[in-house]
Amino acid sequence: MTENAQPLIIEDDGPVRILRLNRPDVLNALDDTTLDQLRSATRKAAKDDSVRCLLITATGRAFSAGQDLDSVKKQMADPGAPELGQHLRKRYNPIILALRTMEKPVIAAVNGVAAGAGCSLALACDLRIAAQSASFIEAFINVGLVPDSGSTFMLPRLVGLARALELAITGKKITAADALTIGLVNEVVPDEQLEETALTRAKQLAALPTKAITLTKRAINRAWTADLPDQLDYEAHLQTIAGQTRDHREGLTAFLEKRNPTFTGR
Ligand code: LHQ
Repeated sequence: MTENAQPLIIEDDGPVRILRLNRPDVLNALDDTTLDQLRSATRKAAKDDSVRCLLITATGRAFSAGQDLDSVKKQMADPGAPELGQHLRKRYNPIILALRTMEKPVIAAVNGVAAGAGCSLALACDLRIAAQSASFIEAFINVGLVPDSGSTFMLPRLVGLARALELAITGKKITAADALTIGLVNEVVPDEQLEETALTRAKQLAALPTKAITLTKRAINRAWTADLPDQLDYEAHLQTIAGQTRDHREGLTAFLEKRNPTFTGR
């Protein structure tokens, strides 16, 4: 198999693991093979302590056009094919959960259009850096479906109820600049600078106290469904754990010694 034929390219740059969707001819539409590889790669990245930041991007002019609609059409003709819900539970949901609970930061470098489940994939990452020419489409409605793969969860939390509903029920395309204005992305950069900027950000995050990032992600994920007394107690619990890490000791010592800290992620 040539490198071009691999639907997912996996590379390491120091502590940064890069997952690159690679079906540019179909705008990185997600077929079963790509989804299986993505699920396996996210699991491996989660377990590998040498990986301290995960970066998801894609080749060509798109980030991902979402579910491969050719395979959906083929399955429609097969009476024994799994229902869409089964397909989601088996293939998409484990990826989204793995990203949201990943004990290291996850960045999406959105190099082009992110549509349908491709948009959901970007939303499940912790940070989104978009190329100027990127765009976002909650395309589900255009094919008579509901937003899935976490879009109904992430979208209102990122952009608020009214905008989330607007994007989800109209399926309208928004530009990277508009996505920045409404808080859907963290940063927009010229197309030719996307790769370098995303890698720089990823390396910066990888050099931070990874354990504290993990605990922060846990706290913020949980805050959405907690009440204040509960959350205060949870913060106290997590701070006890953070306070016992080597990186906390290093951060404290470095501050008092007036030098830059060297964090190891432990
Ligand atoms: C594609 C696709 C594609 C296959 C472009 N599949 N080939 C659903 C069902 C089941 C369970 C799981 O969850 C889901 C969730 C979903 O993701 S539903 C939503 C699926 N995605 C869409 O509806 C988006 C479909 N694509 C588009 O609307 C357009 O392609 C966008 C707006 C993304 C880009 O438009 P253009 O820049 O004009 O490109 P294009 O339409 O000409 O596409 C280029 C090629 O890519 C073309 O192939 P061709 O052989 O003609 O060059 C497309 O057929 C192919 N392609 N999306 N999802």
